[in-house]
Amino acid sequence: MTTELKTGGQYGYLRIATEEAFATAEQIDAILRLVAEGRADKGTVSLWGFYGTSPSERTTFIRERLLDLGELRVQAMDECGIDKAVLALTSPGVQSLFDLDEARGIAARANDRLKDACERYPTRFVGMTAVCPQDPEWSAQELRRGKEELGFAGVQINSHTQGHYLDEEQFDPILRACADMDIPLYIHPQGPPDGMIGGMVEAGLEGAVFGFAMETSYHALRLLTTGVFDRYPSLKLVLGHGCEGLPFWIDRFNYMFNAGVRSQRYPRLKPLRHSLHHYLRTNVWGTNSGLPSPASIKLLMEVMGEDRVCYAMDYPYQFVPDEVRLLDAMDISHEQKVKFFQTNAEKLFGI
Ligand code: 1DF
Ligand code: MN
Repeated sequence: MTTELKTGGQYGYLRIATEEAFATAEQIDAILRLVAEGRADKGTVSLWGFYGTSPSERTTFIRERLLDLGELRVQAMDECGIDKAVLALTSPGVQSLFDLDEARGIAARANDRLKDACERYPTRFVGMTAVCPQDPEWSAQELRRGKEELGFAGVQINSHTQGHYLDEEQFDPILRACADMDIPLYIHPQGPPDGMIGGMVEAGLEGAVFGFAMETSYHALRLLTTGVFDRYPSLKLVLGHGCEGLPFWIDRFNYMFNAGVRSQRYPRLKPLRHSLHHYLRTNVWGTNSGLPSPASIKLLMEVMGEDRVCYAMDYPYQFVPDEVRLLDAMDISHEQKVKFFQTNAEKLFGI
């Protein structure tokens, strides 16, 4: 495949990439310090012990590209025909850090940097707020600042926070802020917490290859099954990597969840107002980050509805211009491609 990829919608649509990562030097330093001190969890040790220090060509490229919010990034977008990138502080954000002052400061300064970059490239960059879920009240305030002062279009939370999940009551201020201010909540993976990771590191499977999706789909399923969307019917949840597999499994989840509820098997699981399908088709959006698969994308469209599936590249972790060519050529209708690459993301993020 050799067609030139251009920005500007030569196929009749703009391409908006919705899960694109950046880092700040102080974020990486703080994480690497925890790793060096032996205080980071196993997922962070494996992820940032690798990306932070490996001399390989791939990790050197990724480190350089994560830190850049300027010309290098725009050049890369031009090369693969990405018109706009929705940017977020890379996983795990500040969620591995124990010092709350430090974590809040790093998140807030990352937000300031991202805002400057969005101002420099107003037609190319869209920001998502970084928060510090270890401090839910502060995070709700920062969400307000992100929306009202910085012009950001969503929030990225890198799945569990030190083994805790957003359905837990302590995180209500964050969910309420997202619902009240119409801020899409992108739950992005990180390594599974120590209580879940088991033998996955030894098997080489705890990262983006598998563990990310296992843990993030578990997180999302916790939100679906504990009534979070009955409490916050307007809450918008976004999941990458083919909606972390949920659409493929949804019939089984729904059947077994209902069977468990009917027989009162678990005290925490209560009847919901709707089926799990309903929440998947009403409150959840899926992107194809890291999953440039026409078969998977079509399954998402069929199960979730074609208005809920958005394009993503996952730069700089996965930067493969040929994937764009492959998706341009998908055997779906032109109208579906316009939704997938452009208008679904515009509506979801209000851009
Ligand atoms: C990786 C993949 C790392 C994704 C990421 O952030 C990430 C990886 C640290 O390949 O280790 O965002 N991803 O979303 O697939
Ligand atoms: Mn990612």
